Amino acid sequence: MSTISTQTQPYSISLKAIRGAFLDFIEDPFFVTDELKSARYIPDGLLILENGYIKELGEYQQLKDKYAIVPITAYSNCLIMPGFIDTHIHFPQTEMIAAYGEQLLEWLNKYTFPVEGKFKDRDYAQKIASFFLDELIKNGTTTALVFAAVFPQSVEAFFTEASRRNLRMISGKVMMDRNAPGFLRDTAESSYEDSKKLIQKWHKNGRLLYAVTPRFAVTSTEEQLQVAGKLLEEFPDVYLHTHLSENAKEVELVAQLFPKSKGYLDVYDRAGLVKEKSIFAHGVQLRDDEFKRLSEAKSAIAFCPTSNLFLGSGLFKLFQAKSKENPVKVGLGTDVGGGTSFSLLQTANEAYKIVQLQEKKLSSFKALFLATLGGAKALCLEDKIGNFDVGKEADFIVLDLQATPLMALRNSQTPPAKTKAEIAEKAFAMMMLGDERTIQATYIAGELAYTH
Ligand code: XAN
Repeated sequence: MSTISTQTQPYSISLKAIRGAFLDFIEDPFFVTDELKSARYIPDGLLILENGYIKELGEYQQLKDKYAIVPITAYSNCLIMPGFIDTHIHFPQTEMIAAYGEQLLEWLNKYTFPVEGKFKDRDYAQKIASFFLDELIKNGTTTALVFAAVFPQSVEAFFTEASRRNLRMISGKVMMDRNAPGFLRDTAESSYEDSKKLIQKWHKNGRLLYAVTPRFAVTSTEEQLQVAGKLLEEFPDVYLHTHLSENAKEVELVAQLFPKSKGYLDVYDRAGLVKEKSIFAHGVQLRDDEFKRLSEAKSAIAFCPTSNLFLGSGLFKLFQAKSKENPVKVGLGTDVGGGTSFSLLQTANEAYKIVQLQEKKLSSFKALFLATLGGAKALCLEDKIGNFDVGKEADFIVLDLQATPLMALRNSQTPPAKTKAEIAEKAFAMMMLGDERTIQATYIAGELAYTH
């Protein structure tokens, strides 16, 4: 019997094309002698999408005949970049953003814990998860590493909403068995059982991934941290997501709570939590030996500038993390609600100022690398997202370089960028002046998900 091979979709229907100016990164600009070489800039490019993946990116003039029958969406006066990646954010803290007057430990007790208590209610959690994810998309963020609350139903709500939007998201149930109000505490055992069930249901479910999420050393007993380590052993490809060395008083408290440890990072290390897929938020107070250990373990730090300034935590030593001798992977985190904006452009703006206060310079290419490919590397997802390499998932954004009157005025001082040096200049103005108004469109897995 002969078989007839059926033609799938015709060429013109399964492919889509986007025309415009494209900017992405192919190398880490912190580690090349000429940082312009780390970027790929195509002033008039054509991006070909197939079934949610990137099929090809090149000069419009070179590709236009090859894809002559493919429908094109064209963007002018815009910059098309990979979707932003937020490496640390809390969805249950959305409504308490900009809570006045406290530093970390008092802020947690006064504002954060009461709000997180509301996430026991699944419907409420789902309503906020929905708002939160729409806010991310409006801000051009297509992937995030997200703290849920202690309640498993808060994770259910989050993943349900993320799945509905086909987003690549990482999240997990907070583990917290001490130094928190009773209504927010779990136990070592219940946190193990609940996390395990969630991993089995959600990890690698579509584009979703799971992170074992002990809140921080202050709110977990040694026993609970050991249990987190056990989960990482049983499920070696899940993530570890926690906070580390953010605030001076927090570091002192951790030393008191764990007198046998050599330092804050060592508390996590003794529990087997310092690994390649471990992402530690903040790291503002890290010692030299701790940077070295993070480098050795290939762990990542989420640098959260708006939060570090808002909560008065201090200045993260970005260039120590990005040292040639002991490089540590770094991504940018908005850390809403300790952070004050969902926008990674605003976050890059504050990162620039933190670096200035240390008498260094954060160029637009370095900052935008951290927000895209750098974030993907921090999350060990650089084979899937972070730039326009062929075969990657087509999550990308269209940035309007003239989104506000001030941006238009600033941008009109120079002609459209033809070179990498020229686009670096315009991108710097964009990162300092831009916010969610700059996001003209967001595409998720090749589909238009938002337009301004
Ligand atoms: N440490 C924290 N830091 C922060 O910025 N936000 C939090 O919710 C938190 N919990 C512990």
